Amino acid sequence: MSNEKIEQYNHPAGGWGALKYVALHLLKEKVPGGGIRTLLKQNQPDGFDCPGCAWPDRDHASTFEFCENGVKAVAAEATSKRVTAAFFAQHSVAELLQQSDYELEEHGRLTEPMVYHAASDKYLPISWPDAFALMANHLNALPDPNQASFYTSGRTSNEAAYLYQLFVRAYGTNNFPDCSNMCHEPTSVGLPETVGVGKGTVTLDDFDLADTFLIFGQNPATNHPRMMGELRECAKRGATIVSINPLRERGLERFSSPQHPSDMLSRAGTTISNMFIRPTLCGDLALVKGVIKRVLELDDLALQNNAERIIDVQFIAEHTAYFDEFAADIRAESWDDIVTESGVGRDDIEQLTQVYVRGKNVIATWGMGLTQHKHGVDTIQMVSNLMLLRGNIGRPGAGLCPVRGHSNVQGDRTVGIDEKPTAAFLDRIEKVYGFKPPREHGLDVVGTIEAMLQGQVKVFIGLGGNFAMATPDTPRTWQALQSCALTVHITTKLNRSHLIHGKDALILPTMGRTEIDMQESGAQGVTVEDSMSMVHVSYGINKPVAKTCLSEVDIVARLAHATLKDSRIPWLEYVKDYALIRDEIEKVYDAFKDYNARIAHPGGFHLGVASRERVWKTASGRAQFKTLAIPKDTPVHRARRQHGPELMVLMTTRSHDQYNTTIYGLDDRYRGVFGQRRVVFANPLDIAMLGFQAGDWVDLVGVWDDGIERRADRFLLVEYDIPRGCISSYYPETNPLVPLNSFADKARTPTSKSIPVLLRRSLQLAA
Ligand SMILES: Nc1nc2c(c(=O)[nH]1)N[C@H]1C(S)=C(S)[C@@H](COP(=O)(O)OP(=O)(O)OC[C@H]3O[C@@H](n4cnc5c(=O)[nH]c(N)nc54)[C@H](O)[C@@H]3O)O[C@H]1N2
Ligand SMILES: Nc1nc2c(c(=O)[nH]1)N[C@H]1C(S)=C(S)[C@@H](COP(=O)(O)OP(=O)(O)OC[C@H]3O[C@@H](n4cnc5c(=O)[nH]c(N)nc54)[C@H](O)[C@@H]3O)O[C@H]1N2
Ligand SMILES: [Mo]
Repeated sequence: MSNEKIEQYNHPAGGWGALKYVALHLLKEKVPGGGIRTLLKQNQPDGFDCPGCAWPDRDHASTFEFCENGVKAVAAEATSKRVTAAFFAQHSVAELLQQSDYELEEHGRLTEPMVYHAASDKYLPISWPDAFALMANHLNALPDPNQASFYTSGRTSNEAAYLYQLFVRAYGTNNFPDCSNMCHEPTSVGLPETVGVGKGTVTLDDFDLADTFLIFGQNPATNHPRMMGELRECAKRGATIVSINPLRERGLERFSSPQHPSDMLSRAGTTISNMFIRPTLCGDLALVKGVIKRVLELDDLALQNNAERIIDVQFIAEHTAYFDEFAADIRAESWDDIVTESGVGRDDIEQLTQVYVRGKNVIATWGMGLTQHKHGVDTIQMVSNLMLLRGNIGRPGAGLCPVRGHSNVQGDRTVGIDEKPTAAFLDRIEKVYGFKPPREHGLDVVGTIEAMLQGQVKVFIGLGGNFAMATPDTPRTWQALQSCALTVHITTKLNRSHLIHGKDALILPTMGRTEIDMQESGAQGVTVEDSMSMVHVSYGINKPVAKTCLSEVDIVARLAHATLKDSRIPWLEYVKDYALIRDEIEKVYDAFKDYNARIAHPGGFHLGVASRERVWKTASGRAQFKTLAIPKDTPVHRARRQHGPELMVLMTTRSHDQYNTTIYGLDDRYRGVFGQRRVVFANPLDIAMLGFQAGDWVDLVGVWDDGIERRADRFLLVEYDIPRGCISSYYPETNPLVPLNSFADKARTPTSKSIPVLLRRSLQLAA
């Protein structure tokens, strides 16, 4: 969209820049005349749920809320460009592999089912019945259903996801790798132990009441732009907003709301954050432990002086367990370790503590900056500890707010996409459907890749997503996928996963959420659950891209019908009317009682989160303080001991112009990057220390102890305000550097935000 340059961006996030980019994207995608109409229906009661992020909407009935990246997501789906059989006839897979992810995305929407033809190295058209028969034959030929693995990406609706898990369990496996394995899994694993439920405890109403926000490891102006509207309101009414992030993300400094003329005219926008606490990568656990230590010290002082207590003594006594043991560990923690491991000085820890204890109602939000680390689970549990200290969980205006990524990633999990299902859930499936679901836990993302490499998984089916690019250790993952007998991708747009295929391979085009899904009983709505556990219905409004595109529900139902010859489940009936699927969901999950009636209400309904009501579904029946040590011997520590200050820790983030592996454009304007993506941000002092200059080309070389060489070559070195020893680059270009066996303890989330690497001068000539 613009020429290559690095140039500081001095404007607030949002604002005129956002409007300009929206216009450019609508033009680029040649969104037909109804494009604007499409946008006006986004997140409206009778419209569709934005396929962008999982941030909730006010009642889903608000006036059109402007969101630049929501527009990009919709424009990418509503594009008038098409990838047809004629396109595939022109390009071999080898040819397409030469194109960048950006170019692949640019070709437009997939229109018909295609099958890989080895002799010509091309994809050829295949009829839907033949495609289902091919899949059924492969699945039924496997000696063990556990040799197939069924991926889900988080755009899939509750209806499609529910049918999918039912089919896969009836087929005989719990192999459900899911994008959330790479995303908020540490949240889903960490919170049940401390507060009983792996979901957030707040709703948007709490945002109105909170006076203090701690925003950990998140870049909302890019990834959850509608959250910026809320934060702007909060800042305007005087709430304190703290950003805890190695980077000063522009959107958390200043935001200009295109909805508010005053912001737009002033050009300076609204100040969002008053305080930037900048830990080193994966320093948050130590930082939060430091804050907790100060809170306890202040509380001791208050006790001595007969002043008002700082901790919520009554809440702790009535609602929590293990406080004494926890407090003893905190008191024994060394300040030196806290400061060294967090990278945050005592002054900043003091300031953050003061903000926390002054806050009457505190909300802590977090994103991938906390989850994608070896100690992601522990870090989130430490945040939970901090919040429990002052009773900041389960009362109005306060609570935990993990901010999910994909628009229905939370819903997919709720309706059964889970490789570790509970016995109670499986009992219910057995009771309702009369078949015995497999009890053995299944494979997650990392487990699936490992099993493929060992020859134990032979069939891969992906309901959405881009498995080859989103996953770690790219060369090994590709080898894994290429060792499969069959790979299938049910997708809307061309991506690299289609090109890194098994012996047999299918591309199955599906409809997006913006399209009208017409079935026998009429136009169908699908339901999704946002990050705050609100479930609502979504109706498409655009004409489907082609008659040969099927809905996800239709594809899953027909696949089940073709594969499970003796099944008593009436798969094809469900396609006629998705309300029937919701009735099925209701039979298995009590929380979905009166599902169809409740989604008729504008804005839908809240699923209910026990911890929000101070009902603690933990082993002790109370909220649990968790005693956790500051990690001091991680692979990063070991690599640093071995390589000294030259060792850099790499985080991989999203640019402003991408949706995960989908590259919309080549600018990351808030960070001053234009027309390119192969850049690496480093501290100017580190650049000098390493003997480089800004503008040099460097290769990134992984440091790991398994003897495998991992590298990502040719990145432009850019000076950036980032803590010493930390560097930052974009995902997915840097995924080859993430070792497959480097993941969060207990959650197995790849450590995409703490990869030990060395920088080497690039020997390749600039293109
Ligand atoms: N437009 C757009 N929207 C999206 C997406 C997209 O790609 N594009 N992706 C969607 C998905 S699936 C997700 S999960 C979300 C992701 O939303 P985010 O979580 O905002 O995603 P990232 O870009 O990975 O940014 C992580 C932030 O964490 C910070 N960070 C990195 N390491 C650390 C650390 O150790 N400590 C702290 N405190 N901070 C750290 C980084 O500086 C960065 O600001 O967005 C969703 N929404
Ligand atoms: N290094 C590094 N790796 C990461 C991350 C990171 O921060 N750093 N983030 C991780 C995170 S948080 C996540 S969530 C994963 C994302 O992993 P995925 O969810 O697998 O990846 P996406 O890029 O979101 O998938 C994009 C593809 O989905 C298809 N698609 C789009 N809309 C639809 C739809 O409505 N239906 C169907 N069936 N298909 C559709 C399109 O064909 C598109 O090409 O990546 C993870 N990987
Ligand atoms: Mo995500």
